[in-house]
Amino acid sequence: MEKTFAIIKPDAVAAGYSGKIIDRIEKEGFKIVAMKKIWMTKKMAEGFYAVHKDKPFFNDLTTFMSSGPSIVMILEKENAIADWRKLMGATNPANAEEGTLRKEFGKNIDNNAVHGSDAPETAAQETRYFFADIEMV
Ligand code: DGI
Repeated sequence: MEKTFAIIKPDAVAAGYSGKIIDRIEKEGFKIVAMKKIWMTKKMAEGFYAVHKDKPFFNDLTTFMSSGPSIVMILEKENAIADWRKLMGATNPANAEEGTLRKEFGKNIDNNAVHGSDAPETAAQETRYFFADIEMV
């Protein structure tokens, strides 16, 4: 079984979509191994997205990610990393396929509802950034 790290971002939490997204996660066969609601500081968001620190959208992205509560999760399933990215849809909701979470719940590229790790190394690293071992059940 593979694990991935996922976030329901502040836009989706504020809009009241958390329940619908969690329902979809379970219906698609993911087991929620860990889950908590957090309010990231700007510094935490900057550390999380450090790979994008030289991009023009870095300040907007980290301001958005620290603008309100989000829900961080560890999801488990066969092929969890690829399957979760498929369920999320394209980064820009305008390009996301019908039936994906970003198509349904994302507003635009800055407010795109969900995050998912893109590889086993980033999944492990992002998980450790937010969760201690005792929180993984
Ligand atoms: O893994 P993703 O979230 O699909 O995409 P990513 O890791 O390339 O980028 C992380 C986030 O940064 C993404 O969810 C939204 C934002 N972002 C990425 N590319 C752009 C962007 N925001 C703006 N405004 N413009 C971009 O080109």
